[in-house]
Amino acid sequence: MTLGEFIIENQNEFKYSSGELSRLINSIRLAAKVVNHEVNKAGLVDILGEAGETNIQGEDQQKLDVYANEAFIKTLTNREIVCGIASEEEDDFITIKGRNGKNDNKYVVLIDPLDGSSNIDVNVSVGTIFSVFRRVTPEGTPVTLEDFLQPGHKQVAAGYIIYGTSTMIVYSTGHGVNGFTLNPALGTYYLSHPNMEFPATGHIYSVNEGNYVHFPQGIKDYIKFCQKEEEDRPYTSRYIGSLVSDVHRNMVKGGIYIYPNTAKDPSGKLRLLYECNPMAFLIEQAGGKASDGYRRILDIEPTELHQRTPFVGGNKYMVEQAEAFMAKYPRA
Ligand code: P6P
Repeated sequence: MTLGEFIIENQNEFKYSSGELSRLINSIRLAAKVVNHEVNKAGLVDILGEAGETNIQGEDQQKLDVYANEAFIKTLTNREIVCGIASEEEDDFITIKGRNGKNDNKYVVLIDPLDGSSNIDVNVSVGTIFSVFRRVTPEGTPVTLEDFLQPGHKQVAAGYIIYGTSTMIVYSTGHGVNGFTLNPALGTYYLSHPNMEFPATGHIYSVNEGNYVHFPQGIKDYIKFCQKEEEDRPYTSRYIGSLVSDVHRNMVKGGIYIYPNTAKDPSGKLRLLYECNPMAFLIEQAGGKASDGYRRILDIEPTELHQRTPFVGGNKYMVEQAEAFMAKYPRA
């Protein structure tokens, strides 16, 4: 089954819409193909020219994350369903008026257009993360920050694109998680991972242990627990510095991803609105759990567009084990 056929077949699950979801996912599908094409060429930078320089055709070469940002904003703008976009690449949110010059579209999208982009230079997979809400301000009135600062449990859809050994779109509208793999020869996405769920057990922990000395004591204790020769442990450590790839692998094989607060990032490094909320939505839809070590990510009331949060996400029992270690100590 193709992504297009899947959307039509499941359109009625998206309780708000008469086709808006199709147009929204279709715009993401198109932008993903455009970005994928550029990401796959990145290795030819010497020929194509470094970002900020001109390539051999004399064209201005854009940084890929700027390029990805523009590609998603452009396709989302042209689909007449989104009234506002917030992006990691934009200081403030962008208002999008319909063709009639009004703000009468229903949805806002928050996006990390190219997460992990520093990995491109070393040919490691990167991703795009997106989160969709219905606006809370009246249709036809200007979009406000309130439309974006909604708790993650109000998301109507969320997903990621992973530009890896193959390009996949993985998304949910609240009825489970489905993964679609691009056939580059045809430019078509096919349902390759129906109803993705965490396996019953997980044996992978993903954390940048280089920051160990700065971790909260509870996380230090949990990491030692993962490494202890006992029961089904030691677990395997797998961390490639790309949130989408690390979470995707753990969702398929079972595991936990942790980015705690550190001395360098006292509130954690990951952004709540366009990294942690969408990933937490997907993780929960796949039967897992996502918290900041204490609180469910999807219950956090946002106060700023680019606010950060500590993040612990993966198999439910693994996250609860980590939270049990965190609970032994007062919250920093
Ligand atoms: P560190 C990429 O910059 C990112 O936002 C996530 O994709 C990734 O998991 C994390 O940061 C890596 O951060 O500090 O371990 O390099």
